[in-house]
Amino acid sequence: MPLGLASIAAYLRGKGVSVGIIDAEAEELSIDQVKRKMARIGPDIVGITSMTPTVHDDLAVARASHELGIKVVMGGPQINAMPEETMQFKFVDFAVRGEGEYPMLKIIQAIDNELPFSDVPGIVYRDEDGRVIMTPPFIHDDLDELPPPARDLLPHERYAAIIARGRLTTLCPGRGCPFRCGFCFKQPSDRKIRFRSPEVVADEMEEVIDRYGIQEINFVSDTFTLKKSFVEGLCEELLSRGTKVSWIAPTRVDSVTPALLGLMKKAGCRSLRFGIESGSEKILRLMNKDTNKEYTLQVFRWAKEVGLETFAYLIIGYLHETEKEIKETLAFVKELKPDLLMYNAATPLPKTRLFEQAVEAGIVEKDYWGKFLLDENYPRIPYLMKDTQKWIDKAYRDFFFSPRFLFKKMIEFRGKNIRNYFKAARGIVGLRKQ
Ligand code: B12
Repeated sequence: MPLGLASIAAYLRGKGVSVGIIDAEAEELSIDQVKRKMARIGPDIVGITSMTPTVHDDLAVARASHELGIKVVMGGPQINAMPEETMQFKFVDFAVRGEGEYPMLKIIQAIDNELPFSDVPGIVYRDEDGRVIMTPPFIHDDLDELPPPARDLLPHERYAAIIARGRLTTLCPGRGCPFRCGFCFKQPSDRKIRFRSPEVVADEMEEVIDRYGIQEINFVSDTFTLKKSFVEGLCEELLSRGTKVSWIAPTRVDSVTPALLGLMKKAGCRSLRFGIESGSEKILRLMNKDTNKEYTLQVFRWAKEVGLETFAYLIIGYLHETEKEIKETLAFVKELKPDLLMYNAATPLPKTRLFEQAVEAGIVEKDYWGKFLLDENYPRIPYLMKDTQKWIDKAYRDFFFSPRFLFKKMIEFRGKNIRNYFKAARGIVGLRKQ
């Protein structure tokens, strides 16, 4: 679910602004349907969240809003990566860099009271001469000051995940990330690591259980276990309150200890999602991942010993990767034996180290994303390695059709709806006509 939008909505509502959210993607709405819905609601201002790969759809919503005479504010990673380029579209009135709660309120107040936009932090706007002006990105110091996201405005029944056990929601415990992985896009908010206090997070967990009947919480942050005192505090809080809910969280192998894993399991953690990325030490170094295989194996053993499930994120087709390194990754996965995994094709997103390196290597044109932005039919960014998609398909088949995995699932699914599971698995495995 779009937690960013829901957080902004809650903040604005707390300041007396009347708000609503349309999650067009979850509701599977066409642009025409979005436009009709907006015409019915009739807002003065629309805020649109955008990621680079989804920018064409986001801009289509912006254009449709502008046609209805609604002021358009765009925010999210696309704006942090390409602020000036996105402002080329005259139907985008403002954009927000960094975190959007406070800047969005200030934009509304500036429009309502005809105040100067130059005083609003974190925004991109056009001055009277049409020049694009940017004020420094805004970051909230204390996340406890922000209200919990306005989940009541979201279409709950539309959110589901194949990895979830029961009705789920996502919950953001903190913001910021100190690591410098080459494939990751660093946003302004990454510069400052902030966690909410354990009591406030536990309160939000109880709220989602009581109000929405949530059975599993998927924590959304870059590294949930980055601040040990936060995790310990939260686990102790949940144990002392007797909160009964299953939760899963993303982490890195170098930020957990056996004691912490044991405590998390006791406090309801079902599964940890690890950024493993590769089974090749060479590729891990190129990614600037700062982990190694031996330690990863050790951490997976610790997790299994305390009864935690493990989920591995992996990347295939990194720059300078060859068949040899991919085979090392596939062999490593067999050693690690994660309960579930996800493979992604290496994608050089704008303003990442990987993108710079792909340009230097002559694989991607320097202005690729600029051209992509202007042309919705522009071809997909080139794979960095030949046959990347074929290798991903093979890697998934190796995993999902391994006797170990199938046997485990058969036991787990005794009496359950196994057909739906295989339908979803087929989607992941990408069983396509060759
Ligand atoms: C959770 C997550 C997901 C989830 C949920 C996405 C969602 N709809 O919110 C899932 C798994 C679905 C997902 C999918 C993808 N993701 Co993702 N995801 C994240 C992650 C880890 C956290 C986002 C989050 O919820 N943060 C917490 C909330 C509270 O903050 P926020 O979303 O950043 O919002 C704040 C600001 O950005 C800003 N803001 C955001 N929107 C708006 C709108 C307005 C109007 C304003 C004023 C401000 C504003 O204000 C918000 C509140 O402060 C980020 C990494 C990161 N740390 O940000 C990557 C990230 C956003 N994802 C990324 C990518 C690339 C993708 C995919 C395109 C991958 C793919 N190829 O499939 C897909 C796109 C799917 C889709 N159609 O939306 C990239 C985006 C890079 C870029 N240049 O666009 C990121 C930054 C990862 C990275 N570091 O490279 N993702």
